[in-house]
This record gives sequence, structure tokens and C-alpha cells, in this order.
Amino acid sequence: MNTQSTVRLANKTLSQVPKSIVVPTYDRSKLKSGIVHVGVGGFHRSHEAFYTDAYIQQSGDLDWGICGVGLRDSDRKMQAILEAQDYLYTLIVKHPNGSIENQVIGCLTGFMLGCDEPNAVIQKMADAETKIVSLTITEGGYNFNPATNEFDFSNPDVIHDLANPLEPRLVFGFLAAALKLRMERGLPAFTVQSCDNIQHNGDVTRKMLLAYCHKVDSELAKWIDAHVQFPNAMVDRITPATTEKDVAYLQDQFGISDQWPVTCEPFHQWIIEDKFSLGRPQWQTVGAQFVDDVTPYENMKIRLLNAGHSVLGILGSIHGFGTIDESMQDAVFSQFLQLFMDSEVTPILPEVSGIDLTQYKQTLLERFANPNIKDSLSRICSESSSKLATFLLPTLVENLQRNGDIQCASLVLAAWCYYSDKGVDRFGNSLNIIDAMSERLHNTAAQTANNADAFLRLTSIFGKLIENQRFLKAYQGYVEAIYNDTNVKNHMQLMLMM
Ligand code: CS2
Repeated sequence: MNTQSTVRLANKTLSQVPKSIVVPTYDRSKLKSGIVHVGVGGFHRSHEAFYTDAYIQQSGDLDWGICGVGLRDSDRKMQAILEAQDYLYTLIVKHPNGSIENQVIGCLTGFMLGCDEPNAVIQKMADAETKIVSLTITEGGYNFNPATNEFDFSNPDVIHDLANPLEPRLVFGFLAAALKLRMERGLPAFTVQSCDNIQHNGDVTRKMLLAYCHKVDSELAKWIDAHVQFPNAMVDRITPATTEKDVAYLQDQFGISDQWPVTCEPFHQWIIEDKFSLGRPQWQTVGAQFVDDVTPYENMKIRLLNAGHSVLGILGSIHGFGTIDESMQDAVFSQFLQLFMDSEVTPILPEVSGIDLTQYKQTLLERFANPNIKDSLSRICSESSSKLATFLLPTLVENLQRNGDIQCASLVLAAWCYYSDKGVDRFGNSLNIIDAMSERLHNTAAQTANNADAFLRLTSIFGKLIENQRFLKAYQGYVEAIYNDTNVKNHMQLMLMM
């Protein structure tokens, strides 16, 4: 039990933080905000902010503090907590052997809410001090139709933003308004740096922003086309959602009150194309890697790690598991993951010098099995409508084109249909399904009883997959199997024996 007094994490209490916790020693009061970051969730705080803090700490370069931005009302809690802590928070790094390293991250300089003060956010991005606007807005935040890859102008928020350009809701409205001000003021363009799990995340951001801007102001679109850089990057660090236990751990073990720490694994990777309009932190000095072409790295990561997570997430949820590590403890699940990676993903990944795929997959299995990272399947399965479309479907489509294996992916999609239709695990416990499309997913999947391929009619997700006879046969077979026997492990086992 804790007998020590509690210290609330803040600038003036940093010196009271126990010595076993690393704290920033640079002068935070002199930090500039060279970076404005949209989407200050756990992942941003364990990744870009972690690298940036390490860089500032090591170099003393104070130009690259990060001003956080949240666009939605749901970001209000993060704003309030960070503000009360002078934008300090603790990173709790949990190793598989049980050891834990804690550090206080100091590079956040502020936090603004776009829904409260849109103009202030636009002005901040347009400020000459801002050199990079980075984004962690999740796959769905890019607002493209996954089947056509085109910007979705039918989104009501887009319609709102086009009518109210100075009070936007979506990131594209903010970027357009801020870049327009910079163009008018004769200021150089900032870099727009995506940190999301999307293949060619920079190219996608560029395409979406330009599509939007063409509707706003064609001169602006031309200016952005000519001046703004959008580096592609691969980002990686498993960061489960923070729990009450994490807050209690800091309180009980160290007497620190931090209301929103971040827990993560020790592994981290950031591979970036070196294209920045206005300079950047020297992140390579603290472990980031700059390359000319990020394609092979992002393919490998998104199609193995992220898709692998979804495979365990969907099947594990129906089976009644709660976390990724719990699923990995079941040999059928870990072997099934290996089968998926070896037979469906590896054959479509080109060989790249310097990348040892066998080693990469082995490391993945170890990372997923880390018993101290309790990554909940509800987090993994949240927004599956965007995730499966970006992580899994491209692999399936490619395998169909080259006559490759499709069984694992087909089983997962059939399981996703059952998951969306019934919303319960095999014991009848309800699942916490978080998805912007959850209602449509449910309504469409619920037609399965009358028509085995009903779910595939969601063409904005599945495109023309329904027309492929080989896939249709496999999918329908698995739908029938799962609806008859919800113990998905039986179907996985059969596949492992083939
Ligand atoms: C996960 C990612 O939610 C998901 O889909 O696969 O959040 C994953 O943990 C990160 O990309 C790891 O870098």
C-alpha cells in the first residue's frame, strides 16, 4: 500500500519525481512549437512525442516542441487532463520479462480544441513558427472510400466544411484554411506528416487534401501541389488503451498522480521518407530511420502486424478472448496467425535487401505474446470497417489476382460478418463494438440468414469482391460453418491440418 504523499505531475513538481523515473531536463519554458499535431491519443504520445522528446533531450534543440490539437468534443478530457499537468505525462514501457521503465515526456507545449476555437487552431497552424503539421487521425480520418480510393464528398462533415471554411470539423478543412493563410501571407508551406497505418500515408493525405482543396479554391490547390511535402512513413509501437490500473500503478509505486499516462511495449520503429518543406528534428539521432522509399517497410508492417492484429481480434472476440496476449497463449490462434502470415501475406511481399521477413515475423509473435501488454480486442477491432479495408483486403485481392491462398482471410471476413450480425461471443456475451459504420454493418450482416453473401453487398468496403467466384465459395462456406458452429477454433484447426 502507498504510504508516501502524492505529487501531481506538473512543472513545479518535476524535481520531486523519484530518481528511477527519467524526466526531461531541458528548459520547457523556452520550447517553441515547431510541430502542431492533430490526434493526441496514446499512440502519438508513445511514438512521435517519445522520439521528439528524446531528440530535444539529447540535442537541446528547443525549436521542436509539439502543440497538440484535438478536433472533436471527445478530445476535451485529454485537453483538461494534460492542461492540469502542464502537458506532462508518463510513458510506462512494459517488457515481456515483467520489467518496467517509466519516463516523463516533456515535449508537448499545449493543447487546442478545434471544435471550441477553430480560428485559434487555424492561426496556430498558419503561424511562422509551425514547420510541420503531423496527424494521427486513424485510418477512417482520411475520408476516402476504400473501394474507390477517392475522397468521400458525401460525408456530412465535408459538406459542412465546404460551406463553413473558417469553422471546419475535419482535418482537411483546417489544413486548407491554414495553408491558405500562409499562401496569402507569403509564408512558406509546412510539411504535412501522416503518422497513421495507411500504405503511402503521405501520398493518401496529399491526394485527399488536394481533392478537397480543388473544391475550395483552385489557386490554393495549385500552391499546395507545388509547395507542400507529404512524406510517407511507417510507424510502429503497440500502445494499448490506458487503464485505471496504469494510473494506480504510478500512484501506488511512486506517489505520482498522472491522470492519463501511456503504456506501451519497448519495441518502436519509425521509417520516414526524407521530404520536408521546412526542416525537421534530427529524429535519426534517436532511432528513426530515413529512407528514399518506405513502400517495402509499410507493406510488411501493415499487412503482417496490423492485419495480424485484426485476424486475432475478430476471431478471438468471437471465441471469448479479451486481449491479444490471451489469444496468443492459445496454440491454435498463434499457429493460425503464423499460417496467415506465411501462406497469404509473405508470398505477396517482395524480397527487400536488409529486411529479414522470417525474423520480422518471429519478433511479431513475441511482441503479440508480451504478457504485460494487455491490448484489448475491443481496441483492436474498433473501426474494423476502415482497418480491414486497409490492412487485410488488399492482400486478399492480390491473392485472388495471382491465384494465391485466401482461406484465412475468407474465414476472418466470415467471422466479421457473424461478429457484426450477432454482436456476441460464442457464449452469448455482448461485444463492445466501436465502429463509425456499426449500424450499417449490423443491418447488412443481419441479412445473412436469408442470403449467405449479404454482408459483401457493402461495396464501399468490399468493392467487387462479391463477383469473384473463388472467394465467394470460400466465404459462403465459412459463413455457413461459423453460423452452424460458433466455436471458430474448430474451423481454424481444420485449416491448420490441411
Ligand atoms: C493495431 C494498431 O488497432 C490496430 O489496428 O493493429 O494500433 C497497432 O497496435 C499499431 O499500429 C502498432 O504500431
